[in-house]
Amino acid sequence: AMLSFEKKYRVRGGTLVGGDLFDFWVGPFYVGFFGVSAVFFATLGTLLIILGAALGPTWNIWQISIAPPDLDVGLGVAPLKEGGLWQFITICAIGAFVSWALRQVEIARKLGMGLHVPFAFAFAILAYITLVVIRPVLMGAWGHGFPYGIFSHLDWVSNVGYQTLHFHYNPAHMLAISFFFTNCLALAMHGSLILSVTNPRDGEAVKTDEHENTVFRDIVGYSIGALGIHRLGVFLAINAAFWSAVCILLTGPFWTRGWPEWWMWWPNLPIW
Ligand code: BCL
Ligand code: UQ2
Repeated sequence: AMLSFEKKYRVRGGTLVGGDLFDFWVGPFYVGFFGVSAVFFATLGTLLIILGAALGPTWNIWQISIAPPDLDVGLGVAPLKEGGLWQFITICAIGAFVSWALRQVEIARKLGMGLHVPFAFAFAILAYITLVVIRPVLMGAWGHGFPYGIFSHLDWVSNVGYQTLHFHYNPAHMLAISFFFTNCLALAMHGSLILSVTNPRDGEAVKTDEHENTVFRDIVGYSIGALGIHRLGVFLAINAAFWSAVCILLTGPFWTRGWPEWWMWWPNLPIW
């Protein structure tokens, strides 16, 4: 059944493309032009992955892998079985992710909301596009993209990591990891706080924002506030994705030696 506020906010308009043509719902889902394009790209991409698996040597879910073209193909178009499928699937993936973001924009416009959701999601898309388009283009070959497979992409990460000897010394990787971990801390604090105030002892009322502020003032001497914790959350999450994109973009196009060596700028400072 539809909630009363859902009825109230199922309003016409706000579309970026297609006018009224796709401005309708299927069950709980808003469709829109970008709902259609997202389903189209996701379905086609999935079918191509299945085709790639069928052409490959195994149906073992862990071992299925669709590899990008060989490095000597450069930035050219490869035959389907030799990386062309990977290229096609990459186009479908980007088409689906961007459609999804634009569908978020249409829904936000429809509801008169801010664009924070698509803005934040855009950083995840940016990280993906950095891995499979921007970095391969800067390095001159699609073969620098990662293979689509469970273990094969892990092998790629490991190999690319060891090519620079010790990826933990990549300063942007350090920043990205610190943002991921801090994000985890913030969400653990926030999630546990909200659960603790909404689950009082039997017969007691749900606690208030005063309790939320007070508990953290008592514990750490500071409360960031109900709005503040959500600002901190998006800030940490967006930065985690952003610095991930930066750390891999630096590796290859802008730094080809070992990452430990990059830190030689420090002992080489003329102040010692
Ligand atoms: Mg490292 C990258 C952490 C050790 C080599 N490493 C990363 C980053 C992250 C990280 C900062 C990956 C996240 C990311 O890109 O998000 N590494 C990390 C940690 C350690 C670590 C915590 C650790 O030791 C504790 N790394 C090492 C070791 C090296 C190493 C030392 C290997 C030996 N690391 C590398 C290399 C890379 C990383 C090489 C990278 O390339 C990667 C990176 O920075 O990539 C950018 C960004 C998010 C995305 C890309 C996801 C995008 C999602 C899209 C838009 C939507 C998907 C939708 C989905 C398909 C639909 C699902 C439908 C369902 C129904 C829901
Ligand atoms: C808070 C607050 C919330 C919260 C949380 C805090 C009432 C519902 C979790 C506490 C957050 C602090 C002290 C900041 C922590 C900083 C980092 C970098 C992790 O005060 O306000 O609202 O959920």
